[in-house]
Amino acid sequence: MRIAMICHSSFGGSTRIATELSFELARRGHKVHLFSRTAPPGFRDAGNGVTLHRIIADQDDQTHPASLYTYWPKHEYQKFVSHLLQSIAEEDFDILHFHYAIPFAFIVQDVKRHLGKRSPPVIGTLHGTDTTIHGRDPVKGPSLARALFATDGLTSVSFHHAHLSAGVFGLPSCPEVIPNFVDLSVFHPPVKVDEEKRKIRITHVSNFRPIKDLQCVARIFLGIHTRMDSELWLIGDGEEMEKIQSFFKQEGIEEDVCFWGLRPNVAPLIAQSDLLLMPSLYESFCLAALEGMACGVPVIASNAGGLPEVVIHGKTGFLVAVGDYSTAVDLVVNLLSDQEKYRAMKEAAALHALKFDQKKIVSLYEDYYKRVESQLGEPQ
Ligand code: GMT
Repeated sequence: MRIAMICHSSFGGSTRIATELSFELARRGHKVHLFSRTAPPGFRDAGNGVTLHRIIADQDDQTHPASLYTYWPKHEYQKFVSHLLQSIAEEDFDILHFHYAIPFAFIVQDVKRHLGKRSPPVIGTLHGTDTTIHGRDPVKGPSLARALFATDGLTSVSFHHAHLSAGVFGLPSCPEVIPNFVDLSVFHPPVKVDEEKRKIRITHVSNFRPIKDLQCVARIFLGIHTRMDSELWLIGDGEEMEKIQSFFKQEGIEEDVCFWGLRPNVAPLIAQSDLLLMPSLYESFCLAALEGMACGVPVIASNAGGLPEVVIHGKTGFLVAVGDYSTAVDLVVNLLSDQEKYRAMKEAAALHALKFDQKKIVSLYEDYYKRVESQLGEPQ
């Protein structure tokens, strides 16, 4: 198939899924073009088989690499539409697939308006705050719903988020659920076990947006730190970074906190961790939790959104109510004090992650593309 993939270029789960999906589809022999504002992090230019189209040069980009760029100036928006139209004319795509609805649902709606029946089928994947924030916006929400109605297929990454999106946008049916996936050749338990005596290592990875509840991460770690010899690894960056840095300074424990910054490849760091903390206010899925489990790292997460579809409470990690850091601390301390239980949880986490193997899940996307294409027939 000839596929046009459209995604953001900031650090985040939807970008990761879109780029990894593109690479795997290209490996399977599809012709894939990836459209993004600038080059997505981790885009390996040479040899991935995917043609990258960026709308502005990377060096001209003034935005923070972790912030999701949703307010596009008109000239960039128009440039994206024109670029897509030109590429569609040249490449004759079978499918246009956008990841994250803002601004891409509007962009492809314009493309469809322009091309009418000559437009390739359009599929959108709803990833998170495109539904929970933008979809609920009294001004933007209704026009976003209209743009989504104009697509030929919608998917989402968990049952919870698909149902929520159907309700928020008043969709006639639930989006198809295709869960996020993990490349098990990259995310796996360490081959060599680290025998060196070291502090207990607690890790959090995200783009440090308010929704990740960094205050809760900090309070959980503080509670663990007072009871166990431990350190915190923070991987990522974003708007909450300064607040969290000053919190640790005030508490006088900054020496036990390591800031790794934004990393295109987080697997080696996650694999060296003992536990992953993801106490977000909401997650449609939480790709980081899945990647942690694939590395055999139990996950302490909030019982929010699609997280219960990823982390099995008591088996591959623990789920606590949003903001309930004291329960999280007790669960962690009990777990780490019981080596047998901890080892069983590590094994169960790695085993459970196999359900989300990239190889299996990408086939679901291929099947879905074929289904949408055949329902519509060939474009005229
Ligand atoms: O929706 C967002 O805030 C951004 C988006 C992203 O690009 O990081 O995150 C969402 O998509 C990921 C990939 O599907 C999911 O793993 C995240 O749970 C989801 N974030 C939220 O729902 C807050």
